[in-house]
Amino acid sequence: MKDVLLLNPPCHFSRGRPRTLERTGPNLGLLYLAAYVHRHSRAFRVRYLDCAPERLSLPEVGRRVQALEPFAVGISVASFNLQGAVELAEHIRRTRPDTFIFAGGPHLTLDPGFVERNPGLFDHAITGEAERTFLDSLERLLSGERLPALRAGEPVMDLDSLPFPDRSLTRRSAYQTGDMLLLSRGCHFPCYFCSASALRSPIRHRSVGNLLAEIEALLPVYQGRFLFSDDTFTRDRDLVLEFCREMKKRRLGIRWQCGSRVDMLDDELLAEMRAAGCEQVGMGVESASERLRRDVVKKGRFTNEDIRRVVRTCHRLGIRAGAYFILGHHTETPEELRATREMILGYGFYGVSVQLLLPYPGTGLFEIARDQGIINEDIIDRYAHGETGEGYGAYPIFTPPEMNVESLIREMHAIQRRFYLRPRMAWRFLHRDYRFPRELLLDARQFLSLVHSGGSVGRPYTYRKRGVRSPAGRTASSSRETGRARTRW
Ligand code: B12
Repeated sequence: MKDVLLLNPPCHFSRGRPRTLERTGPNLGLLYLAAYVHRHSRAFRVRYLDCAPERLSLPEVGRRVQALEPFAVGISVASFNLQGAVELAEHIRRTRPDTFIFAGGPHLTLDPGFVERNPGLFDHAITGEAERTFLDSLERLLSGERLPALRAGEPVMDLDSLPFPDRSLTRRSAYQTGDMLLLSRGCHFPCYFCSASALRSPIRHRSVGNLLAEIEALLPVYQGRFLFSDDTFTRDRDLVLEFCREMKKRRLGIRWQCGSRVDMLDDELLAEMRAAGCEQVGMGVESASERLRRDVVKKGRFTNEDIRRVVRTCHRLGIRAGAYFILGHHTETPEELRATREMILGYGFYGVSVQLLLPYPGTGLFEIARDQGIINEDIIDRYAHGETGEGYGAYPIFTPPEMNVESLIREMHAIQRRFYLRPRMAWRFLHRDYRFPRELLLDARQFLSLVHSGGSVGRPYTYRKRGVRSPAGRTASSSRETGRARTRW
C-alpha cells in the first residue's frame, strides 16, 4: 500500500510555528477525499495532518514527511492559508525534493492561474471538487503516467454515493466541541464579496436519510452538538422541513447550528427547526442599508423590518439569532456605516460578527477592486510569498474612497466592544458553555482579547498596522492574529 499524506496548512508559519484563525473542526474537504480513496482503492492508505490544531511546526511536518516517505502529499489551499500552503510546499521541496505534491482547494479553484504563475511549487493541482479526480490522478501516477500541472475536478452529482468524511484520521480533542456536517453543496446567490457561487456547481443535496445515517454514526463521539457548514442551510425549505420532522421522529436529541438568510427563514420553518434541536442560526445581514444590500452586495430585497421579525421569532422560540456584518462596503457612506452600528447594537442579536472586506478571487468585489486598480494578481502572489506582510492579516482590505482601513478597524473594534462588553453577554456565554470546559476557556480568552485589543468574541481581529499600501492607497495590509470566525458569537 502506498501512503498518501493530506496536509491542512495553517494561515501561515511564524518562525516555523503554525498560526491560524480558528480550530473549529478539521478540513472536511480533505476528509471527504480520504474517505473516497479508502472506499474505492486498496492501493493507497491516506493520512491527514492538520498543522494548526496539532501545533505542528514547519520542521516537524518536514520530519513527518521524511519519516513516512509518502508516495504523494496533498495540500489544501484557500486564500486565507495561501502563505501556509506555499511555505509547506517549499519546505517539502527543500527537505524531500522527490515528493510528489498534489494541491487543490478553494483558492486554486478560484485562481487556477496561481499554479502557472508559480511553476514548480505544486506538481499537480486539481480545481473544484476532487473526490473522483484525485483518486484517478493517484492511480495514473502509480501507473507511471505523467500528470499535467492543472486538471479540472469532476464533481460527484449524487452526494449520497459519497462515503462520509473519514474522521477517524483526526484527533477529536484537537478541535472545538461538536462537528461539522454538510447537507448540500453549491450556492446560487451572487453576494459580491463571496466566492461560494463561483466555487462549485451545480447545487446538489444529500437525502435526509443519508444525512441522518451520518449523524447517527457520529452520535456516540460528538456530544450531540453539530454545525451545518452549508452556505445556506435553508435554501431548500421542504428538504429542511423533512429533516426536522425526521429528527423529531427519531428523537436523536442533538443540538445544532446553521447559517441562513433572512429571506429564507419564516416562522413555521424556524419553529420546526427549534423542535428538531436547532439552537443557533447565523444570518448574513452585511449592512443596515437596504440600498447597499440590494444594489451593491446583491444580497436580495429583504427589509430591515424583515430582519427584526426574524430576530424576534428566534427570540420567542429560544433560537440564538446571530448576524454577520461587513464595514466599508463599496460606495458606503458614513451615514450608512452609522446605521449599521445602530442596527448591530439595537436589534437584539444574540451575537454578531463584524468584519472588513477582503477581495477574494472569483468574487464581484475582486472585479471592482481590480477595475479600480486596488488589487491585481501581483498582490495575490506577493501576499502568498509573504511580501505584503506575515499572515492572513496581510491580505489586502478593501475600503471605499472616503474611508480608510485604520478608521474602519477603530469602528469595528468600538462596535464589538460595545456589543460584547455588557454584563448580559458574560451570562450568555456562561449559560451556553458551562458544560464544555474547553469552550469556556476559549470564551475567557476571547473576552480578554476583546478587552485588550477590541477583537470580538466572535471575530477577534488583532490588527497591527503595517503601512503597506496599494498603488491606489485604498487598501492596507495589516497583521491579524489568532481569532475565530463565523461560527460563534
Ligand atoms: C465550513 C467552512 C468554514 C469553517 C471551517 C473550515 C474548516 N475547518 O476547514 C469555519 C467556519 C471555521 C470557516 C472559517 C473561515 N472561512 Co470558511 N468556509 C467553510 C465552507 C462554508 C465550507 C467548507 C467545506 O467543508 N466545503 C465542502 C468541501 C467538500 O469542499 P472543499 O473544502 O472545497 O473541498 C473540496 C475541493 O476544494 C477539493 N480540495 C480541497 N482540498 C484539496 C486538496 C487537494 C490536494 C486536492 C486534490 C483537492 C482538494 O476537494 C474537496 C472535496 O471535493 C466554505 C464554503 C464552501 N462552500 O466550500 C467556506 C470557505 C472555504 N471559507 C472561507 C473563508 C474566507 C473563511 C474565513 C477566512 C472567514 C473569515 N473571514 O474569518 C475563515 C478562516 C478559517 C481558518 N481556517 O482559519 C472562504 C475561502 C475563500 C477562498 N478564496 O479561499 C470560503 C470558500 C467561503 C466563501 N464563500 O468565500 N470556514
